[in-house]
Amino acid sequence: MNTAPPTTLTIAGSDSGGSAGLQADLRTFFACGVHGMTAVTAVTVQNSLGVTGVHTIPPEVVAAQIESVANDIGVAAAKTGMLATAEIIEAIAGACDRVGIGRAGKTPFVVDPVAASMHGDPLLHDTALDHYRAELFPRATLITPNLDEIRLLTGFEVSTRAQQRDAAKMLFEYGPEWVLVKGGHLWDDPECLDLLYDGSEFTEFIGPRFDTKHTHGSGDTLASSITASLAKGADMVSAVRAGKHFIVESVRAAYPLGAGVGPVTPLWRLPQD
Ligand code: PXL
Repeated sequence: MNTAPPTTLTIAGSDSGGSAGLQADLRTFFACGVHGMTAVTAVTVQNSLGVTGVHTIPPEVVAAQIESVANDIGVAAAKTGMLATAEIIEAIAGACDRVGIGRAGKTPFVVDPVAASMHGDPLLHDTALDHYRAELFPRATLITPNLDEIRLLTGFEVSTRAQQRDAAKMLFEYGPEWVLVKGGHLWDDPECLDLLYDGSEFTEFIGPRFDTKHTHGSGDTLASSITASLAKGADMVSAVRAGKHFIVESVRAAYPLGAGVGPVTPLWRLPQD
């Protein structure tokens, strides 16, 4: 009899183009050797050129998906992506508490505070930023903001590596156990520095900067590969190190799609015949 691999849950939106969102999360989970499950928050109408529609799922249905899979199958680690509205965030916080996902429970919880698509299309109501800070950050094992999200969440504009450290300290005050400040949007930096902070120590993860526009789904892929490692029992520094390697190779393997922006891909991990 086969045994199940570790189980992971993404609480995220659907990208009909298959590049970002829960589609990116599921293929990352698969490539990382874990069982992926989904609590869908929103259905986006989307292709390589951008998002033209968003249909949100009722908050109680989002909560029910989380509780359904957690109570039967169990969740070894969970992550969030596009959450769309304040009401959905509230419902997620309640459901996670009931099933032990997050700092108060035993299940690692990675919160990627997605606010907009890479084309700038909004994926979160403005009023919901408060809910990220108040409801999700204190429950998070790890938060993984990029520099645009940090500006929205704190008002602080990061333009140097030194300021990445200041931002990490600011975000830590909202209550997560760990903060990962992603430096991919620091365009003048010849490399990509991601900075991990636990309230006392910084750990730097440096990778190459690729000359490509095809990076759709990169944040989702990084957060879900870290989530997969946590589900397998890795400590946070090892999980982020593995995640950094995973995203670097997934950007290297990115391909064009449609007339716009193509996805990063974990296909490099799979046998090619
Ligand atoms: O990459 C962030 C993201 C998350 N979720 C959905 C998205 C995007 C970016 O486009 O469409 C559904």
